[in-house]
Amino acid sequence: MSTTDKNLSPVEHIKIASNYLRGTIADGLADELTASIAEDDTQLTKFYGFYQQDDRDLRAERKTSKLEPHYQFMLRLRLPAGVVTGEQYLEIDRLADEYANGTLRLTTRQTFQYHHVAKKHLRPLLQDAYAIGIDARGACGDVNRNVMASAFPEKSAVHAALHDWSTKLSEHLAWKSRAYEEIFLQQQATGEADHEPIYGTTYLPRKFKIAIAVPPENDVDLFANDIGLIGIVDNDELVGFNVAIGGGMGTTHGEPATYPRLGSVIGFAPLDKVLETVETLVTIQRDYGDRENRKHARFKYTIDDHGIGFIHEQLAERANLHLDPARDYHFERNGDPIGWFVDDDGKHHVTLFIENGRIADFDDNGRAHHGQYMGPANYKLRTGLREIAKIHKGTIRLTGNHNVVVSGIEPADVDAIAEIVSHYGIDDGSTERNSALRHASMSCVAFPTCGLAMAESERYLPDLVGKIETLMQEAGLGDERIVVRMTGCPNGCARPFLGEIAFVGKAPGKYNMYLGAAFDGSRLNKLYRETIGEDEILAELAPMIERWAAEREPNEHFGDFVVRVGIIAATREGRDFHDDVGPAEAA
Ligand code: SRM
Ligand code: SF4
Repeated sequence: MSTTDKNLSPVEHIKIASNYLRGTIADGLADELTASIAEDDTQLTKFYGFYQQDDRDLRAERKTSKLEPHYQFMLRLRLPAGVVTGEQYLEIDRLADEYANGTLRLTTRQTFQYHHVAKKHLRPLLQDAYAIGIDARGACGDVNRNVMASAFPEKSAVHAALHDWSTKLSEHLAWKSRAYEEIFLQQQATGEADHEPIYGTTYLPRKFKIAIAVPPENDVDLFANDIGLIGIVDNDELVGFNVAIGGGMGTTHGEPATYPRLGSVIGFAPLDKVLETVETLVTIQRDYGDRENRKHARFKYTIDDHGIGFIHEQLAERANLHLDPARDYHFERNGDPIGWFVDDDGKHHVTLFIENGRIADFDDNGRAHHGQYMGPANYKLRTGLREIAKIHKGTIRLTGNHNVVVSGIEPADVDAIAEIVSHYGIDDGSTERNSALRHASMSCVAFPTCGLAMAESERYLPDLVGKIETLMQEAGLGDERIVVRMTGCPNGCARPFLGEIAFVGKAPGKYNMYLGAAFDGSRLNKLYRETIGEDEILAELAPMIERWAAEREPNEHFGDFVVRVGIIAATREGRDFHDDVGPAEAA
């Protein structure tokens, strides 16, 4: 590939010319005349974990005042399986005050994001994180992203193995250029030539995602990943993984050539073949992924264009890999069980519900960060979590659904931690505060920071869930779980196409409504109504929820019900996502 290849997408040219991701980032950081960095560099900084944004709440006002947009940065850490110690947590929390907006945002891929970071704070933030053993290398960008792993396997030894695997894969696939150390850690250049053994100078055509889970828990939404590794356990020991390939959520409104897709299970890899299998799959995508059209560049399209047979041929040709037939597995649910549990080692764990992942202290009026974020009045969530981290000797694990597991609590500390949880009113499932419906709801970030948002999400879903809770009560339903997802645009950051009910932003106050995904994350949903506002959403949902209450079969989930009774057609695979949309005629 060369810079003279005119068909390459602009981002490919930027990568080629960047000298292993350096670009002019160092100059941009030094430029005090603007709060922004050069446009080309904004593509490169993603590889270092940060995005240039501007505060969208202030955009119009700044424009009227003829000021440059309120530039700021979002910075995302790399944290395989979302695991930190109490000490690391306290430092991560401190950095939010020191360099960001005093809030932490947990992500759907088990890590922390800082918002409203000023340019001058990027370097110190990354240096302070590095001092506690955490970096942001490849948290974003055209490389492998944060490797997810289930937070909930029942067996502690299996749990430890999943964490090890996520770290091993994350390290193996991390980009290697010394640019990170030189620009952000200000270490001297070594004089040695840079080398990217897996990625080469143009890295991957697009982002790449890996998740690991052990059935029956699918809390990572495994099938939404480019590679999903399904842990197979024999006699309480992890023996290998079924390999699922080609998952992804991102679509573009009005462009049917883009579609979400769930991973296809292509076989079983024993433990000694896993690293090689994953690396080879990454290189297939590196070499065959579309580098001209970024909307067609994810692994899911490479697979659908070439076929699964081609992937097997490539595995054999490149690394003499022949996967065994996939082993039996059975997922039961996605999402997180909120509450306390004890593992087979007698260690205690508690999963705390963090609505949409925003960790903040909310004041008497429920305001955080000057009212940009709202929550329950006088809810000191951030302080409470800090108090837990101060005494907790185990780990703190972020889940793929924006929640926090205080994990491996010594029996002697259980009462003290339970006392803090209760004192601060944090939801451990034992309070009456939140319904099962709310526990199963999840929204992406959207306004005010996300530059791609078309509608509110994090700041609106809690209200909408409250109204759906009322519909549930009116239908005489108890505390039932329906997976509800919302995103501010169709990129799919809260994995909306796996929602039994989902809302995807179209314009301010307007959403596309999707129905019918499976409760275990194994079936996509389908578009039901386009561009509707809250009144229409509730008017559509009320009779459906009533009907579910009256007609469902024992233990039938909402997503399965709406498909069975014909309210919506089932999506069988990504390529039929756009077929038979809308209310089905039989309904
Ligand atoms: Fe995402 C872009 C936030 C998980 C698909 N995502 C963005 C950006 C960076 C917007 C941008 O490009 O300017 C968002 C920053 C918002 C902000 O202000 O913080 C953003 N994505 C997030 C997070 C923080 C949402 C959250 O509520 O937690 C998640 C961070 C995960 C992490 O720690 O790495 C997040 N994004 C996802 C997921 C879910 C997942 O990975 O399990 C998806 C769908 C799965 C997939 O990749 O297919 C996802 N994000 C996208 C896409 C569409 C990709 C595509 O294939 O089309 C974009 C836009 C893009 O890449 O062009 C995007
Ligand atoms: Fe932004 Fe869209 Fe992702 Fe939401 S789904 S965070 S609006 S890119």
